[in-house]
Formats: sequence, structure tokens, C-alpha cells
Amino acid sequence: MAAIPEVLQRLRHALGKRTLVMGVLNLTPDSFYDGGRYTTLERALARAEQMIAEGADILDIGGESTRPGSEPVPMDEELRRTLPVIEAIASRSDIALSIDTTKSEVARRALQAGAHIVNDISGMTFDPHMPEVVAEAGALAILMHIKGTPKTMQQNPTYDDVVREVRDTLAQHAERAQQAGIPKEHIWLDPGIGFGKTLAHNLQLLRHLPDLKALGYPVLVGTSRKSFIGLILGGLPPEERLEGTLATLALAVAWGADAVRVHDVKEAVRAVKVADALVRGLS
Ligand code: HH2
Repeated sequence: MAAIPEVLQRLRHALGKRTLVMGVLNLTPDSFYDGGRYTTLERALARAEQMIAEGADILDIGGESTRPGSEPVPMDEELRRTLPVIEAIASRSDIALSIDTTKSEVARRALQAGAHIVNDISGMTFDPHMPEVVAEAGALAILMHIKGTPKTMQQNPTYDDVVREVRDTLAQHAERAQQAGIPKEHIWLDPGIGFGKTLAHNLQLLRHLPDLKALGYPVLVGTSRKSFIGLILGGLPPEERLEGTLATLALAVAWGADAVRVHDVKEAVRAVKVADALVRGLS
């Protein structure tokens, strides 16, 4: 099992040199794209091994779908879905593992089981104990912006200035995290594409990624197969959104993304490698 400081140091070393790829592993029956595919330990492990072989830097393990309209999953069920898979991957590989949760107890148990990162779509606002759990473990926190909750977030989201509001809210989350004892270098930010945002909001946030980068934290972007891509393409379903996703990745790299969260690791690794060569030069 790879220790947290070792893994975080490895990630820190790569930051700024190339774009990191986080592969999504949803252990849910109902995620909007990969729901139901990896609900047994065997299938989840095979998928993890495949994403590692394809060049993922991080695996993001999720036991609760946060798609628009979704209901929270009870803690016991989230633990039942995620812990055995985290333990099994951590015992076989030293890949960086992230737990995608908003519950501090799920995060605490996942970090004990071998995870290194807590990816919290609420920016650590849904559970007041989350900051202390991350601080105590010395883990990395990914703080995402959401307006509302997954259940309600897509009911007419409005902003005066979406770029400013997302940036200011994330800056507050990062400040609160540091007050709880999480060091600045253990914090990444994420604009939360599709989380309480219209198509126009998502496009503006991506186009203005440099404004978010200006806060001085690494930035993760998650566009993979999301509905705004389907909307641009005339209503295409998630299975038909790979090419659109790759277009967003290339531009996210150009606009300063440090890491991208994707379902399609092989394709994303190739896309960001070419984008990196264009933006950062050949390594
Ligand atoms: N998007 C999803 C889930 N977690 N975490 C971060 N940091 N950024 C994201 O953009 C993000 C995220 C939604 O995608 P997915 O996990 O595929 O869907 P579901 O919530 O239905 O499981």
C-alpha cells in the first residue's frame, strides 16, 4: 500500500510538467454513464487494472452518483460499495487513489483502506467534519464547486457573474480548509462543470479557467461525457460524447488545467499528451 506522502509527492512532481489524468471508477448502479458496469469486485478490479495500464495517474472511486436529480446514498451502502475495491486496488498497485464522497466517515474509512485523496463535490460543505478528517490523514483535498445539491442543482441555476462567484466560493472553501489544518499544497480546486450550471455557465467557466488558476491552486476539470456536450451536439446521449469530451480536454489543457477527470483513460491520455506537447513543448 503506497503511503499518502509518497503519492502526493509523486503528483506534485508531475504538476506543471504534464496534465494528470484521473480515471473514473463508479461502483454505483446508477451513475449517468458507467452506472451498473462495475458493481462486482471482480469487474471493478479489472477496470482499475485496465485504466492503470492505459496510463491513469489517479483512480477516482465513487459509491454515490451525484448526477442531476439524484438522492443521497446511505453511508453503510457507500462504504459497502467502495471499501473492498479500495483495499484490493491498494494492495495490488501504488496508483494514487481518490475517494469521491461528501461524507467524512466514508472519507476516513477510505483513507484508512488505502486512498490518498478526498474528492468532495461539495467543497467540504455538506459534512462539517470533512476538513478535520482530511487534515488528520495528511491527504489531498479536491474541492469542487456546486450550487445547491445534486437533487436540486439543475433547477434553473442563476448567477450574476458565474466566473466570479465560482472563483470566490472556491477561494473561501480553500481558506476554510487551511484553517482546519490542510496545507495549501494539499488543495486542488475544480469549477464543477454541470453542477448547478447551464450550458452557457459551463462554457464560460471553461473559457475563463485562467481566472480560477489565478488563485494559485492546481485545477482539476471534469467534463467527461457530460450533458452540455450532448446539448452542443444536438442532443447526443452519453455514449456518443467521446469526441466532444476530447475537444474539451484539449482546450482545458490550453487554458491551464492541471488534471482532467475522465471515463475514457486511453483516449484522454493520448489527447492530453498531444495538447501538452502543443502547450508546454515536448518533454
Ligand atoms: N463529476 C462527477 C462526479 N464527481 N468530481 C469532481 N471533482 N469533478 C467533477 O466534475 C465530477 C466529480 C460526475 O460524473 P460521474 O462520476 O461520471 O457521474 P455520477 O455522479 O452520475 O456518478
